[in-house]
Amino acid sequence: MAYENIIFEKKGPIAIIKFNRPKALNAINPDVLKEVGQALDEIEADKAIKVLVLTGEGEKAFVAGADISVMVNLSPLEARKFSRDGQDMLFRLEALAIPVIACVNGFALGGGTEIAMACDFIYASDKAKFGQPEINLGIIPGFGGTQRLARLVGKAMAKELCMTGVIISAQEAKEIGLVNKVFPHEQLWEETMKTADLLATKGRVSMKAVKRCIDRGLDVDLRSGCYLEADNFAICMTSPDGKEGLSAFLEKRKPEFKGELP
Ligand code: DAK
Repeated sequence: MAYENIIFEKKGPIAIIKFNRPKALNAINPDVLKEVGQALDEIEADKAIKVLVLTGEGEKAFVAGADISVMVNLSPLEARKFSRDGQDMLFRLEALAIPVIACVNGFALGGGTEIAMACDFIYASDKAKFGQPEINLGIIPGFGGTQRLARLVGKAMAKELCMTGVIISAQEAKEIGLVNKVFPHEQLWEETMKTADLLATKGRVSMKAVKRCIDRGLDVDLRSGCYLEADNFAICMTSPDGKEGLSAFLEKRKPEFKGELP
């Protein structure tokens, strides 16, 4: 299908979704949510895709938040639908079997920070800015921001960011544990693709297992999380990829992962 509000590309095993409303700093409206949903359908159906990268078109923004010009006219029921649709999209990103990197090339504010946090990790340009400035608009984060931010950076820092609405630099975001790595702006894409290429060489079954164990494990007590790990360990160990990886080591050759489960 044709996309207007995002650019959707596949480069070998790497899928790229670029938010594409640069004149509005890639602000998210219902059409963006719909198109991202369609791209995720395509990604899920294509087993050759092993990594997803999200980024923003243009020099200034990843995503400067939900589209304020749309939100201003929402009825209570429409606001709830918009919020739920956004939340559902982010749950889908987290539920994808493949790793998702947020390549934050500029402003990631409000919904932008929320989208980035639903990715597996964040690489940022040294020009990137993060924040939950919704309080300045008399509202609160609506795409899971209060929840994911507190889980990522802790309760007090999440409260400070959501209560003050201040915008922080990429370096500050790294210091509080929101961002994994900060790169000079012009190197961000190359460095992101290097990591995407590396991730694409790994086994699909074990990649999905790591993602599930860490995401789901954080929602439960330590012992339950470790049981979850044991189950996933058993699945990986006895999967064709597990057998291939272990045999390849013993035979001193590179593994060839097929990503299948028996
Ligand atoms: N929405 C719509 N348009 C936006 C926008 C946004 N979030 N951010 C920027 N734009 C537009 C500007 O209006 C401007 O349009 P024109 O005037 O050229 O037509 C264009 O993008 C360029 O922006 P600026 O001229 O303002 O550029 P500057 O470099 O001067 O400033 C800025 C950049 C990012 C600091 C500034 O644009 C800004 O403060 N933007 C708003 C950032 C913000 O507050 N983001 C949070 C949005 S609230 C919920 C669901 C979701 C959410 C909440 C509830 N439910 C339904 C319950 C999430 C909320 C948010 O994300």
